[in-house]
Amino acid sequence: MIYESFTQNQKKLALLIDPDKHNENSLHAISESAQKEGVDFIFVGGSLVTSSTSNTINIIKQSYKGPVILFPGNASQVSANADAILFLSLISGRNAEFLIGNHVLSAPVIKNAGLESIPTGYILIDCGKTTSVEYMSNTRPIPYNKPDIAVATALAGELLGLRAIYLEGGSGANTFVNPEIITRVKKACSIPIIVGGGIRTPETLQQIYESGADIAVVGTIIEKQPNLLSEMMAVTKRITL
Ligand code: 1GP
Repeated sequence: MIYESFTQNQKKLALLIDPDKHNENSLHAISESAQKEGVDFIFVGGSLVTSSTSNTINIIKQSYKGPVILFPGNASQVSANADAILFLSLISGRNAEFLIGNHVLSAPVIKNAGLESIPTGYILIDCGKTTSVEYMSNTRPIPYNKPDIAVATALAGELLGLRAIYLEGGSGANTFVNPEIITRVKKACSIPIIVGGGIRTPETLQQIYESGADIAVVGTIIEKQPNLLSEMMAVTKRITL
């Protein structure tokens, strides 16, 4: 089970691949480099995806041999080609479509495909600009400087039985999730904490881990500067030692 690797006492790096941001060549290149650098997971998805998630995963799997996990913006991105799915409940929002609607649509597909489901509380934190996820999900993020609200939300997720918390700044965010929020949520909860959005430098990645993230997610910066992946992995391995 992939989830078991979330709970090991070891920091992990996930590379986010948005199918719409790649062509076949760039997908091959990024997957090869993920394999070479030993990236722990590839997440596939986006707030709005028009390309085929299944084709994207097929290409990734030609080079990358680690777990490919769906990180879907909605039910249309579910693909049997993945190894697992972050079955996301957008618990910072109050939009029923992202709390249960998309789940109803995708549950039979997930079940029939035998996909491992990792029920995850997805918490959007305001990181300085309106992000695609905020707009597409029609939900408001938790204010950057309100850790009490983030903690209460994460705890509600854990008590509801969710098995991971994802603190999201939004792809291409101006800044990353408030480290105080990461620390407080990590202390309050006993499930793994995933953090993504706006992580652009190895120093930031280190700070995210030191604040308490178990898994960090990088997307945009690796599309722009693929060479940074090896430094990001070096931070991940060093901090775990
Ligand atoms: C995954 O949204 C992030 O949670 C990815 O964000 O593209 O800013 O790295 P970046």
